[in-house]
Amino acid sequence: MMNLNEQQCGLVALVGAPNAGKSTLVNALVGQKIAIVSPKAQTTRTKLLGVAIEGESQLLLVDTPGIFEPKRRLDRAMVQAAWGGASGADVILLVVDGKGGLGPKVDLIMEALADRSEPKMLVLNKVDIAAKDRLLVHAQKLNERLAFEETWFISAETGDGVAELKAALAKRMPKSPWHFPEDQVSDATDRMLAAEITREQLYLQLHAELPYASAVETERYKERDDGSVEIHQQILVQRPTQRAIILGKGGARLKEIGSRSRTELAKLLGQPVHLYLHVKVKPDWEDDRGLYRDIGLDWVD
Ligand SMILES: Nc1nc2c(ncn2[C@@H]2O[C@H](COP(=O)(O)OP(=O)(O)OP(=O)(O)O)[C@@H](O)[C@H]2O)c(=O)[nH]1
Ligand SMILES: [Mg+2]
Repeated sequence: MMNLNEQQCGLVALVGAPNAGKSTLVNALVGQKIAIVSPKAQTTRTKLLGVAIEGESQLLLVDTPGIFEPKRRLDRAMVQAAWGGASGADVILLVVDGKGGLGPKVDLIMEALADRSEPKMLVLNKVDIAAKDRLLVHAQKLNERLAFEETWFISAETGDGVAELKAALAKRMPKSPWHFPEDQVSDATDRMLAAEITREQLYLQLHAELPYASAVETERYKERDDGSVEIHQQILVQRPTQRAIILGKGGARLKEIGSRSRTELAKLLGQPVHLYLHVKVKPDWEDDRGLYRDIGLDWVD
């Protein structure tokens, strides 16, 4: 039994522009997939807690939606959730895509970070595909504008530098008993995870604005006596044309979405999954308070 007096535990918030690799990094730090990832911007819609352990230290990693200039109500709720997730953190990690330019998105976040009192660290991600000189220029420019306590160069995808970063974070955590049992990896319920995994397929398989026009709700989640689980989900879209695209010819697209989501879920849950998907047109889902609550977002006026 470990000595409770030795335990450390604290909050590490990851913020950054959409697509910087925050969710990929949270998964890498936790050591398994808890957050969905896609090449499309604005994949993460709400804050999600990943739990990682390093020696005596438990890291509570807050994955947040990418921060950008919000336009729709949903955007505003997402950006609000992102900054809310950073509030009171023991350290804020600014994750920057080392391959992309710095640009207005990073500027916006740097300005907001300057006013915050939490300790900050800079993480330049995607070193596997970014040019070294470019990474160094980014790091220098950002450090001139804000006093980051540490600067890291990593690849969340290949794992390069991730173990070292994890150890450094673990050391910084305050003395405190652990908040979660040793085997808990996230604060999401299996129901929420199931909805996210299907939403990930929408991001991976659909083009243009479709992923942004859709949401997924788990309506029924039932453990069967045979050890499998039965999951019923609704994919909400705004227009009948969008529904037609998601269904595809003879329902082929929806079948593919369902089949990949089911395979992924069975792997993550460690049990057979029966997945039933239903596509529903709901023009105003973005104005449905209940849905915001379900996906863990606060309603913004
Ligand atoms: N080559 C490379 N790709 C990466 C790395 N980290 C993330 N990616 C890719 O970058 C894309 C975005 O990754 P996400 O983890 O979804 O990014 P995010 O910051 O969570 O994005 P939002 O949730 O939209 O804010 C995905 O296609 C990832 O596979 C990396 O270190 N190297
Ligand atoms: Mg994300």
